[in-house]
Amino acid sequence: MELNTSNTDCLLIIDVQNDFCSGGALAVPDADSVVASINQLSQQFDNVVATQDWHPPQHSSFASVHSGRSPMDQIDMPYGPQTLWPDHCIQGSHGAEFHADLTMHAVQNIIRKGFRQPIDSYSAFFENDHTTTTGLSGYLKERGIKRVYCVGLALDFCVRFSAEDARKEGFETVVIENACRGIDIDGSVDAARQAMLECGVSLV
Ligand code: VGL
Ligand code: ZN
Repeated sequence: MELNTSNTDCLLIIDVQNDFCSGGALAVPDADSVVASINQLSQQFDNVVATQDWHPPQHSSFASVHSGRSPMDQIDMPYGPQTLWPDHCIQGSHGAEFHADLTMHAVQNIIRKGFRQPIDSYSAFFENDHTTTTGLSGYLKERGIKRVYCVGLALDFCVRFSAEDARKEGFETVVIENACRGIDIDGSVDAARQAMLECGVSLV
């Protein structure tokens, strides 16, 4: 895909990590096929930032720490509903590393998220309490970024909430769908598309 980018555009590469790719603990269907598209896109941007899901062992989003619960169950956390996941992206593990074929040399900053034990973080901007910030908004604003292009994994979780928050933070926001893949629990990909459009995110 050829884009007409300017130096106020930033490509935001979300969670292209081994655990979300084939053979990973929380493998997203067909995830590996986004790598080539993203590598091609990152050559077209002056500004590239990546996120890295980065959980401590025993993170509260892991089904394994809630007795009697299974991955994909929903529970109520103090900050709202939370889907439970298999253990994934544990700090320092192979699963938390970026996909080996993802070109990282253009990436200027890596935002780690989900490192607080009691709270999950889907969005690159805010944790799931919608209050605790990762600092990304201020970083992009200080660098004069006006538009954010989101790509990566998973379309219906981290890409969705990152795109919605980018929009809420005042960035023009574009999701490049063919460089994303979703988990799709009970129609969550369609719901994500709908919610992003309602927030004013462009899907291309
Ligand atoms: C993600 C579930 C749990 C994602 C991260 O990157 O979409 N999904 N942690
Ligand atoms: Zn996670």
